[in-house]
Amino acid sequence: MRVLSGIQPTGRFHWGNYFGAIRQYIDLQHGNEAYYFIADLHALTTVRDPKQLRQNTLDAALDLLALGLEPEHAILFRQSDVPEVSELCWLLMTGTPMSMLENCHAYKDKMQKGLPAGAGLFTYPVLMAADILAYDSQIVPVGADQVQHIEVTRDLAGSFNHTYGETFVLPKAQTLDASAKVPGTDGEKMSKSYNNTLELFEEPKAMRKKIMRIVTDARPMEEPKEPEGDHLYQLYSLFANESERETMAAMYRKGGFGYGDVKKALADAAERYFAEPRARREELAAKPERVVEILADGASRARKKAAETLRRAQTNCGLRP
Ligand code: AQP
Repeated sequence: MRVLSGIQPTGRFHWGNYFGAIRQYIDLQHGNEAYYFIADLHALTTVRDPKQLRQNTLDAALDLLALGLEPEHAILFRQSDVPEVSELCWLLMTGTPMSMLENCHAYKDKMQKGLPAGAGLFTYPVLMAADILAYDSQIVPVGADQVQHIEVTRDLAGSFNHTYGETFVLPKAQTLDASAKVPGTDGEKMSKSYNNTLELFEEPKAMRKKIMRIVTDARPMEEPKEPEGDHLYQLYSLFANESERETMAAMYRKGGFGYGDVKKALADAAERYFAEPRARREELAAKPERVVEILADGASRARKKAAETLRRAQTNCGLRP
């Protein structure tokens, strides 16, 4: 299968990014043709500081490699290194109904929260469609928040194919049930723009502090509690094996414990879980030239595939013979 996904360098990656998406990238790099990109063009809609964007992009590559992405198995590249995608985006844009974009939640949510929303954010699902279609992607591993955008991609591809003949492969979203929507420290979806994230490579001390501040209800210690639907339990479950999960769930149902105990167990588990990638990241960070090399190699392989697709689309819509 051809697998593709992208991740925005809009800040340091958090547990939601990892458990919703990156973990799937790593699993799917084996036995598939996998393309993963750092979505720097998308990030421009929020990051307006050039130095920051460069740093975020390098951090994103380091994080992905440290977490287990292997350049021998997966093509890792920067979105902006494949200009064919931006041209494909325009071809798709000419057939995109405004109403379709008005319904997309990324834009609607930001508007509802009173956050600034420009044309880049409004049209972002079309650029995302071009990202996906450029590589004839069949599977797109994502968190639940992105499923609607894959539907938009399928609609745009279907409509182009209907007008101009078979051009694009229709992709499918792939989400993981248990971590399709990882909650943040306030119980809402973990998201950089909601300021409720737990970062993957945060200093252990700072991470512990943030975990201890996770919002919980004020029920007394002795009261039995239902674990399902509790965001602290949900976060703990990301790191726990089945028997640890069951023990924790039984503790919730029995009552007589404090949320502080759960938070401590969560902090210990998270620290253990990310210890190895953290060490690998430090090693990689000492060789930034290796990262540049990996991205350049990924870009040239990705461009080759995207150029073929763009050519096919240009021919079918009448721009080229
Ligand atoms: N809370 C989450 N649970 C599960 N998956 C998540 N993803 C993001 N948050 C969660 C998945 O991570 C991948 C990369 O997402 P992105 O680059 O689009 O980042 P994002 O969705 O923009 O992440 P944020 O933190 O929510 O950023 P802002 O605040 O800038 O919008 C995607 O597959 C996404 O589903």
